[in-house]
Amino acid sequence: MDGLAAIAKILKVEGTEYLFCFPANTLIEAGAVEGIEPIMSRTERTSINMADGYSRVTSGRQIGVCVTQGGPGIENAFGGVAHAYAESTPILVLPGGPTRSRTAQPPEFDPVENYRGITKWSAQINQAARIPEMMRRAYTFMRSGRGAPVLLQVPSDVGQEEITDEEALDYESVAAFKSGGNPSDITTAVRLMLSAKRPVIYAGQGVLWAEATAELREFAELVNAPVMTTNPGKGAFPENHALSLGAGAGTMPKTVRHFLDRADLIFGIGCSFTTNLASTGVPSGKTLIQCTIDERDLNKEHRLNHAVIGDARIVLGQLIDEVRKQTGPEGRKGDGAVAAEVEQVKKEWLEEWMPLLTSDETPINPYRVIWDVMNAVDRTQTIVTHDSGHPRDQLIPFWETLIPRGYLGWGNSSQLGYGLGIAMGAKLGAPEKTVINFMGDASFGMAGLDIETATRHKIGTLTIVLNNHVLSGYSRNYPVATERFGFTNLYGEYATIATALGAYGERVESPAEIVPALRRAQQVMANGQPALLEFMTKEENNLSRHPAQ
Ligand SMILES: Cc1ncc(C[n+]2csc(CCOP(=O)(O)OP(=O)(O)O)c2C)c(N)n1
Ligand SMILES: [Mg+2]
Repeated sequence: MDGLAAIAKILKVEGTEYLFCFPANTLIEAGAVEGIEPIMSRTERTSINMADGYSRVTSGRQIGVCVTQGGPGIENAFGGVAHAYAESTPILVLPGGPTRSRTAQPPEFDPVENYRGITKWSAQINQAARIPEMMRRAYTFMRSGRGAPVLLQVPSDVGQEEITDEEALDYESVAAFKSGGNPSDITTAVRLMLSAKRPVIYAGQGVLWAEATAELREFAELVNAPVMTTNPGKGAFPENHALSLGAGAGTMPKTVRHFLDRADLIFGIGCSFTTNLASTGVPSGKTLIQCTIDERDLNKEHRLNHAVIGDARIVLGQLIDEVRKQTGPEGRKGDGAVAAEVEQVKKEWLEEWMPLLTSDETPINPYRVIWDVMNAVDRTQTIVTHDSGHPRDQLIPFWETLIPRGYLGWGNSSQLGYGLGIAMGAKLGAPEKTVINFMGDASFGMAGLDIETATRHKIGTLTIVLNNHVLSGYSRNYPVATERFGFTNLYGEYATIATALGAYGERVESPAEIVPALRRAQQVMANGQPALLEFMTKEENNLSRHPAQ
């Protein structure tokens, strides 16, 4: 067989259901021969974003695979791969390329060189006979350690080169290899945790990738510590749990700030302790413990008091055993005072926000849309994601997430339009779930035409556009440009566009119509048609920020 057929057969062995792609690359044809469905998007960035959402929602059990052509295809994919790298999502990117003899001949774009900074491994398959070996290494890198994209360029002559059946079929699906923490590091971590008076557990997306929600819950209950997550980690701990503080990034519930500021010890698990749009920074002067899979996160923004390196699930199991060893089978369960304090702060904070969450005003308040949708869907069967801008800022504090991967949070990179693609990939990875992305009108401009991809492939996602005809909050920094030239204003009729792209589209102007419109959308989505609800909203610059004092 030829090289392309060999790659397709290996992808099949690895359980690949879809190739997220844009032609021209005849690996797509070789995949189709193996029964792998090509999902063709309208732009490469969305292909990559779809692969990213697919890997995320399956926690890497299924790896999203992207195929692009060389030159313009892989040039255009750069933003998507940079985003997956920033968010630590494992995806496999397979660009085509010229023959080996023309590799990196100017002005030909050399992906191997140019993608090095945003992949775990970027290489050219330089002989068809090396396909099984290089694919095995690619899957090893994607399944173990911190997630990241891998790029393997396939020159056109390598794709056509013969490889014996015996060589090509000598391939078995690669296992994920994981390790736990050093036992003495575990003992010290637990000793510090148990000597703290007001510890807070700070959980990142490492808990989601390790599928360690049950262990996190057991650990938190045993040590009676409240749990906050980062935005990418949101859902790693059920947010209706009595010890849940919610998720913290640029915005947060007041519970996060209240407990972080009063903490004497912060216990990070599966997190990088980064301060950005994905996560709330850690206040100084606290005892800091970090458990992470990646040593590059240690002692980064803050000097640590202690660390454990290992997979979050294995490490949490070790921590649970060690807590029992140091305290007895019941751990340090406490008298309910911590949960009562969480409840009190949460109640006061929600009361403050209720007028906006239930507002009857028109244009519609975006908080009302979030609140009504959240209370109308079955959140144990729903996956929601946001886009950049106020949709993310407004969703983080108020969308109470009940299940792991019931929320796809991001912000290490922050490209407008990413939410649409990852929602479509998530729906393919979890077809039984309702998948919703909340996006602003500027976001729509970056990715909106890919609604047609959802129509064509019967990917029944719900896109909620919060259309306020503006880049929210931006006029503050561009007062003259806005006043003189209308710089931060936008125009668009997005439900009309969605209808023209074959989706169900509806423009909603009245708050009373939010839930009825959602029900109509759910009906068409049940038949595989995507839906877009365009809510005409006000620019709402009240955000639950709670900055550090
Ligand atoms: C590719 C890219 N360019 C620029 C930005 C900076 N940015 C973040 S939010 C935003 C405005 C978002 O406006 P909109 O989508 O209308 O949402 P709103 O905040 O108005 O609800 C911009 C320009 C970005 N995140 N990504
Ligand atoms: Mg807007």
